[in-house]
Amino acid sequence: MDLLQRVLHNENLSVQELSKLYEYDIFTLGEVAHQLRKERYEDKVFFNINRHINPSNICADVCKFCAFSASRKNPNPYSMSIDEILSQARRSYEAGAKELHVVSSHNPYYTYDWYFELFAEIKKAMPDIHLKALTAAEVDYLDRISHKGYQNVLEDMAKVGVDSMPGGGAEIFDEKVRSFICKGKVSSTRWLEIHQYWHSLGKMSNATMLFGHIETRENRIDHILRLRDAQSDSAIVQSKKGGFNAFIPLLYQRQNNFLNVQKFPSGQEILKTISIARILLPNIPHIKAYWATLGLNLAIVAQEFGADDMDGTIEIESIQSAAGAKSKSGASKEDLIAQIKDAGLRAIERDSLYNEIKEW
Ligand code: V47
Repeated sequence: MDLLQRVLHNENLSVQELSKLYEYDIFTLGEVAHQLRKERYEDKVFFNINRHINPSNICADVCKFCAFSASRKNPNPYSMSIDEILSQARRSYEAGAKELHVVSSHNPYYTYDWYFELFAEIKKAMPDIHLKALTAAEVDYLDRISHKGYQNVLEDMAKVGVDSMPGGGAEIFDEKVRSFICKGKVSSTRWLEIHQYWHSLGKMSNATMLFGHIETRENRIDHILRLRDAQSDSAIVQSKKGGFNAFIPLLYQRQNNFLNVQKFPSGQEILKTISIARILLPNIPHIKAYWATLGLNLAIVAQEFGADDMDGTIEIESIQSAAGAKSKSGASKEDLIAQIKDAGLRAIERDSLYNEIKEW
């Protein structure tokens, strides 16, 4: 049987064997991935009305790929107050945002209690907004400064009303690459443990992978397999419903950072990565083609190569745009809808847990 058939028959294959999936031509891989996404979602493309808020860029950690944190390449440190964050959030909420995505730096001047006061105030002012907050890297950081243990940090998050966790901080799980690109950041094992504990509380989260820098194809496959295993462990262990909702391959943006990369993936390599993710992750329901890193055009094309989601309007995007992405001012709902429909696909506004709100 050929490799693709063996994969589709759930044969247990090694990272080395699965890396050979990249040797298929783009059309064969894309067609298989597209059929898999069509079986679940037909021609639907999901998006949401969301608002990203990044409270600060002053960071105790140094990730070589990051152009967002204040450094000599981005010498503009800022820290927002709770009132500033609330007033920005309220403005977006009143304009129709249904999700707040709050991801910050590891700011040594914010205390543990500051975060929980922020979340409590957000929930008090906007009880029905979906609060997606704190990457596993931030949870690990809060554990480091509070010595509470990540389990207690996560339980405090659930208690104060954090609804789900974003997928950031995963980068690349391979320990060697990880220690080169983001030494000192949450370890791969800990990143996975944090998400699994969150899932055991009945909560959903996302999972990212930063690709297109110094990692190999094998590193990407290894990353995807670790997520697949974690998701099936979560399903076995948990009694309540929690798990990864979406896998998000984040394409590395190259400007203003300290990772000196000379070679970048081609469009085919990017699409193959998305298709392979769909093929290897039958237990993670959604594959997000995050338009802020791919650009709107490639994110639309990716919808025919296994992806089913674009992310949302974002409004203000600071992390990828600091590294050169054209996403600083988000995208209008009208533009997202038009792009999806112009491609002959169905524009489905969703909530943060992928319940369908409206077909546009
Ligand atoms: O983990 C940093 C990435 C992530 C660069 O869960 C970069 O729905 C590309 O977590 N090029 C944070 N990426 C963003 C994030 C996220 C974004 C959108 C949706 C969701 C979700 C989560 O940004 C970090 C890091 O991997 N990042 N620098 C860069 N130069």
